[in-house]
Amino acid sequence: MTGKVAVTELTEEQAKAELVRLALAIGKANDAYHAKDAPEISDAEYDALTLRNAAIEARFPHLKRSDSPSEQVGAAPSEGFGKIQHKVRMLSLSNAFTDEEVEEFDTSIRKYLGLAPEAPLAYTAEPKIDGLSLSIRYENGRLVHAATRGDGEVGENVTANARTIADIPEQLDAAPDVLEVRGEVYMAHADFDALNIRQEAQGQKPFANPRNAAAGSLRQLDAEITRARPLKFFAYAWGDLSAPLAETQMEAINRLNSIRFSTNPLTELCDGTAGMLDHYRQIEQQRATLGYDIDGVVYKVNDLALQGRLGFRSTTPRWAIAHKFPAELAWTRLEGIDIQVGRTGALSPVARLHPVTVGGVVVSNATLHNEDYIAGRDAKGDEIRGGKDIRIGDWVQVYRAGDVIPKIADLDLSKRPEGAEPFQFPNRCPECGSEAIREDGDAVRRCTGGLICPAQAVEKLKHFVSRAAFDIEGLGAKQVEQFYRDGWIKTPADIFTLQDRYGTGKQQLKNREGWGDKSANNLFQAIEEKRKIPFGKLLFALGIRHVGEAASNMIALHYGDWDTFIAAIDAAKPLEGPAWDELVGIDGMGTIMATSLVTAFAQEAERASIDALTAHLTIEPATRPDTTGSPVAGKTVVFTGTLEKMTRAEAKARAEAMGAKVSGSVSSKTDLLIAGPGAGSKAKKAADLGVEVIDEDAWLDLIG
Ligand code: I6G
Repeated sequence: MTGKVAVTELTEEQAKAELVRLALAIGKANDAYHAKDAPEISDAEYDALTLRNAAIEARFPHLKRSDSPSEQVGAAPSEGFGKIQHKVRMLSLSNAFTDEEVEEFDTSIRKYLGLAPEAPLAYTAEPKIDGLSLSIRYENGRLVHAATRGDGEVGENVTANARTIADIPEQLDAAPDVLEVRGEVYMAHADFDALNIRQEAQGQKPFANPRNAAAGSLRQLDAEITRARPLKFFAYAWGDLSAPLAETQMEAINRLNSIRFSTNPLTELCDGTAGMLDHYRQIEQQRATLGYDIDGVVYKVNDLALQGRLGFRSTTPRWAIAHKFPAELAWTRLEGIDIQVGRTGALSPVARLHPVTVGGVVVSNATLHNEDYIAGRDAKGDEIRGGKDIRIGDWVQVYRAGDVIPKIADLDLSKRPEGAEPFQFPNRCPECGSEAIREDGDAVRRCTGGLICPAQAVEKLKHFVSRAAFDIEGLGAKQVEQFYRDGWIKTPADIFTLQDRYGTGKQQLKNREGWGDKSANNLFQAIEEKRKIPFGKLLFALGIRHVGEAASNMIALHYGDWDTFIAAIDAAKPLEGPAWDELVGIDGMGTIMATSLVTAFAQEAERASIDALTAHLTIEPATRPDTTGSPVAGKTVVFTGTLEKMTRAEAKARAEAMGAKVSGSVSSKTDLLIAGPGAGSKAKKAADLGVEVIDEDAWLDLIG
C-alpha cells in the first residue's frame, strides 16, 4: 500500500473510511482463504491489513465497526456442509513479527500476572503448521464429530472426511469422557507433489500449494475423495473437556500423544524469551527439510493455571502468540516482459514469470517498475543490483512483502541463457501505436495517444467508477472493461446515457449474459443516484495526472463552484498572468499540478469528454464548514510540545474544522501558540514576537 497515511496522522474521517475498506478487504481475504481455499493475498499482506486495522481501532476505539474484522475469526462456514456449533470457541492467535514483539509479549504477560522480569516463566515453543484447523469431539472415547474452524463459533461438519485420515483415531483409550482435540490438518510436500502429478494426469487443475490441497481435500462433499488424499494431522490444543488433561501445556501435549495423536516432535519447553528465540531460529533452520509447510513458531505459557488467569481477548488467547517467519523469496524463470498502459499513459513493464509459490500464493507476475529498473539503474542513474540488467530468460528471485504486487529482488547471472539480449523498452505504445515519450525528470515513458489509446480510456473509466470517485454500485472494473470492449461505454458521459440506449429497444442490458431485469434496473438506478455529485469528487474522478483526492477537494474549496473553476482554468491557459498566479498560489498546489490541470482542460478531446459529461450532472458546490461563532475562525495557530489529550493530527483536524489555519512555524502572522510540556524554541519565539501562548486545557476550553 503506497501513500498510506501513518495511523497517528489519520483524521477521524480518513480512519472511518479506511476501517470500511479494511473490513471489506479482510472479509474478502478470509472468504478466499477459509471458504474457497484459494487465497488471494499472501499471509504477510493479510497480516499487514489486520495490523493496520487493529492500530486504527486502537487509536479511534469509538470508530470500531460492529462487523470489525478484529472480532472475527476466519469465515462463516460454506453452505455445502452441515454446521457444528463449537462448544468452546475456536480462536486464532495474535502474531509477532520481530524478536522485540516476542519480548513485549513476555513483558505484557509478566505485567498481567505481576511477575518480576527475572522470575522464571516457562513457555512451550512449536512449529506453526500451515494447514487448516480442525476440532474433533470424542465422547466416551468414540469420535462423534469433527468440524473446521469456520468463523470460530460455527464450523463445517467434516466428520466423514476426518474419519478417513489415518492420524485421527476413531477410538481413544484412557481419555476424559468428553474431549475435543484441536490441531492442524496438512499435506506433506512429497504427498502434495504426487497428488499434483495425478491431478495433471487426469486433466485436473493442480493445487497451488500444500495448504490449498489439504483444505480442498478435507472439504470434499464426497468423503471417498478425501480418503484418496494423503492428509495428516498434528494435535496441539483442546476445546471442551470433562476433566483437565494435565497441569501444564507440555504435559497435556504429551498426554494427547500418549492417547494416539501425532504431536509435533519439535515442541520444546523454553525458559523465557532467550530460549524461545533460540528455538525459533533452530526451527527456522530446519524449515526447508521438515517435509511440510510451516509459517512460524507458536509460543504458549506452559502453566495451565496461569493460562487460565491470563484468559482471552476478543478473538485471541493472552497466553499464546505466533511468531511468524519473514516474507518468503523464491527463484523462477522470467518468461517475458509485458508492457501495461495505465490511466495517465504510463508504460509499466510487468515480468511474466514461470509460476512459483511465494509465501503460500502462486505468483506469475511481478512489477519491473520502469525501464531504468530493468536496465539496473535507479532514478538518480546509480547502479542497482550491482548494475545487472534484467533479460528475458533470466533466473530471477521474486519476493512478496507487505505489497500487493510481487517484486524482483535479484537475478542469477550464472543461469542466464546464452544469447539473452538486453531488453529494448518500446518507444511506441503497444496498445495504440502512438509515440511513447519520456519527459525530462520523469522516470516513466508515456503514451501520447490520450483518449484515442484504448488502454488509457479504459483505465480512466475504471478510475472514474472507483470507490473514491463516482462509486456506482454494480459498475466496477470488470463491467467497465466489458462495456468498453463492446462499445457500450467509451467515455464517462456514456455511463449517463446507458439507460436511454440499452434500457429499451433491440439490445438491452437485461439480456446480456450475467445480467437480468433486477440487476439492470439496479444499475440504472445507481447511475441515476450519481447524477448529483460534489465538485471535489467530480474533479478527482476525471483522473488528471497529479490531481489526487485531497488536491481535488482543496481546489473545489478554493473555487467553490464548477463554473468559476472552469473560467479560472481557461484563463490560466497561457501558464502566466493573474489567473495562473492565483491557481499556483493555492495552498498545496505547485506548478506541476497546476500545469497538469490546465493542460488537461486545454486538450481538445479531453475537454470535449469533460463537457459532455458535465452536461448530464448536477455539480454540488464545495462549501467550507460553517465556522460562524468559532472563536478561532480565520486565526493562524501553531501547536508545539507534547499534547496529552489528543494526538497532533487530531488537534490539527479539529482546529481546521473550526476555521483555523494550522501552521508548523511561529511567525508574526501567528495568532496563537498552543504549547504542551517540552515546548522549546517555538514558545520562546512566540514570547519574543508577543504571540499569545496557551496550554492544551486552555485551548480545549476555547474551542469548547
Ligand atoms: O492457530 C493455531 C495454530 C497453532 C492455534 C494454536 C496453535 O498451537 C500450536 N493454538 C491455539 C491455542 C490456538 N490457535 C487458538
